[in-house]
Amino acid sequence: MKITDAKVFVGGPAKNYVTLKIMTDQGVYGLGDATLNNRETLPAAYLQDYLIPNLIGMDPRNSEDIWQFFYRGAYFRRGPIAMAAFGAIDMALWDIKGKLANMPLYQLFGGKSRDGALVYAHATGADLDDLMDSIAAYVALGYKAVRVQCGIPGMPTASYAVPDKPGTNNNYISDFSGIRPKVEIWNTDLYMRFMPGALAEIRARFGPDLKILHDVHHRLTPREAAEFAKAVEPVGLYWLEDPTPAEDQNALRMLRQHSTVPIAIGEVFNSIWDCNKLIEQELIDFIRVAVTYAGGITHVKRIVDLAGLHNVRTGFHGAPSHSPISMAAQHHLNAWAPNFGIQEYLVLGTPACDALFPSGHKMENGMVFVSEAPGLGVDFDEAEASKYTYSPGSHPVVRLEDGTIWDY
Ligand code: KDG
Ligand code: MG
Repeated sequence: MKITDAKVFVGGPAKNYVTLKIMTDQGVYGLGDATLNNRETLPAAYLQDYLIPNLIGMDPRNSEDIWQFFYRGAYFRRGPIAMAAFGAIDMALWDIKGKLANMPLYQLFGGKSRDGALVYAHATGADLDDLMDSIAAYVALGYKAVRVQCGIPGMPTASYAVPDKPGTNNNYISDFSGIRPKVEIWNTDLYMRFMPGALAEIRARFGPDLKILHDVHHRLTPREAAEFAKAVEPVGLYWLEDPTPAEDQNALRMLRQHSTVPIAIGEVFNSIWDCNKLIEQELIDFIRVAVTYAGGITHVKRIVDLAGLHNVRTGFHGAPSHSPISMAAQHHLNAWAPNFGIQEYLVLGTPACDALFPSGHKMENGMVFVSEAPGLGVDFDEAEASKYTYSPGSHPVVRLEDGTIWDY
């Protein structure tokens, strides 16, 4: 069996999805997602200029060897661009494998460990009242877990707190007016003063059963993160995400010594080498990698297995930048993983998105039920894709009030 061709598409409804389609001499094709938010053209170019010419003629069933060939063969290893490109190939090869076996992918991993996978939504508000309404709207839809982000009084609204209601297919993380980023101002003191009380009010209003998650977006120092974690301990958070910049792994040690709040980190990691120490030293509770920019199913499965040895559960990244293709890959991993925790799940299901990526995966009452279709269980409509083009976008950058660059 041979790979005969592969194509890359960049674009989508209010997103620049990077979609890979790998064709074979047996008529079976596979789909992959290489969307690297706001840098989408880079994995696309890596695929087009180097990886696809090498893929043609290879046996698509040898997904492990192909992964090793590209990863080790690159010599300059890792990095989000390369790992997103390898990830898309890997997803597409697993899709082909599942279709050849006539089985949904989770069966090839070892079958189902659960009936449905718990997900969390993003509730956001410009202020606490607005946030309460957003949470209430998700609870009314049956969500059992919500990430809560709130505008901070006295601080210009942070990008992650742009008002979001179910069904809006929120695009808060990209500004499509060009590649020059908008600037946001951050003030740690205001955040530290306001947010613990806001979280306590949310707990009081929604009761003990709602799983409440909060994302600090890498903005605290280790000492501040420890202070914050202690302050929010009575709230009983499901997790505190990215309390400190992700590169400084020792930062989490101080937090651990001062608090038992569960810690989730890893959405910016792209290999097992970015998180093996955190996992082995049991400094985290949830690992947040995504199949998209952590090398696909083959590599993320290794991370999941390592995490399982250390009681670290999964909480894969699922921001709206991921296309339904990588989300499908994660739905299959979530159905199988013995150490599954939760899945971030944004409202992808707009009619335009469903038309571009027809899928059999279902979300009901805050749980995802995996498709029984062979392979990934998601398709890609090329006629629909021809309606979209790439539009350059950017994440904001964050500065302190004196102009110092801070973490987004
Ligand atoms: O591209 C950046 C986004 O993926 C990120 O801002 C979203 O922090 C995020 C999250 O937890 O989904
Ligand atoms: Mg996050």
